Amino acid sequence: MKRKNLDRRRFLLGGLGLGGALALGGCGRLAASRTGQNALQAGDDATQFVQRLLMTPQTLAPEFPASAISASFYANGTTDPGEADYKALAANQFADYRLKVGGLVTTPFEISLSELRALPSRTQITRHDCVEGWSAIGQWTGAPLHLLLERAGLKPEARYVLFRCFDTMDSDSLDTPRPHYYETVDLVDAYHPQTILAYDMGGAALGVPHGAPLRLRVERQLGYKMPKYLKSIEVIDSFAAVDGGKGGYWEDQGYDWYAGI
Ligand SMILES: Nc1nc2c(c(=O)[nH]1)N[C@H]1C(S)=C(S)[C@@H](COP(=O)(O)O)O[C@H]1N2
Ligand SMILES: [Mo]
Repeated sequence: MKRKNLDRRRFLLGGLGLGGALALGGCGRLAASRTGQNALQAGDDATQFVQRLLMTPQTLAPEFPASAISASFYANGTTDPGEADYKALAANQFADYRLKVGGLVTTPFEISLSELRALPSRTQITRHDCVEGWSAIGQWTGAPLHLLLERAGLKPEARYVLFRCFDTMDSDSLDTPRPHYYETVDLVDAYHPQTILAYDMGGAALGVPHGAPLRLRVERQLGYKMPKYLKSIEVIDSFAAVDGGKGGYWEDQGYDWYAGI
């Protein structure tokens, strides 16, 4: 995260403070009354709460001119999945790739890359901020996620979208299997106009290091909220029963679920 964002975050939290949150009434009381939360979780909730107050659901993340695109864009985390199912798809330039869309929807479906490319697209030049302290500006093109959700039709119980990836990560112990990378976002972020399933970066097909054939862009959040190597998207009502129960691979290791910047 950049210094500026840290300052902004501190400003937001400092400006409101716990007293402020309580003074806001119902929602503040609800947030403060939850028991058993650790300080990290409380801070996470407060940031989400303040950001949701200050930004309308559709506020856009800053976009930049082409001249601002970074000369190099670091690839982080998994950069070349070794899993057999992924390698088989990659060997065939992802011609057989199908994104699965299901869960709490009326019409589950699968969609190929050429079908995704035939949908209306959005191109955006945005800054990617990794929690580890680096940033890069890149251009992303993809299908708005809301188009797929509208096609699938959400059931009334729908609350989150779960993204499952092909790549596996380190596990804490030798006894537990290596978990797959996964992430979740709420429906506000899922329907945000800059939330896209990106298949192009810098005007060319997304390379393997950056998540080929498809990765999520959620521009108002940190890098780890943007899963690469997407295998499926699943509409769910709760992520408590998914893997470590915290809503994402990095969240299960202690990172904030709402990684707003
Ligand atoms: N499937 C998957 N998605 C992932 C990761 C990963 O290891 N696996 N790393 C995350 C992190 S921490 C960051 S900063 C970005 C990095 O994206 P990039 O490689 O395009 O820079 O991807 C995110 N999405
Ligand atoms: Mo990251």
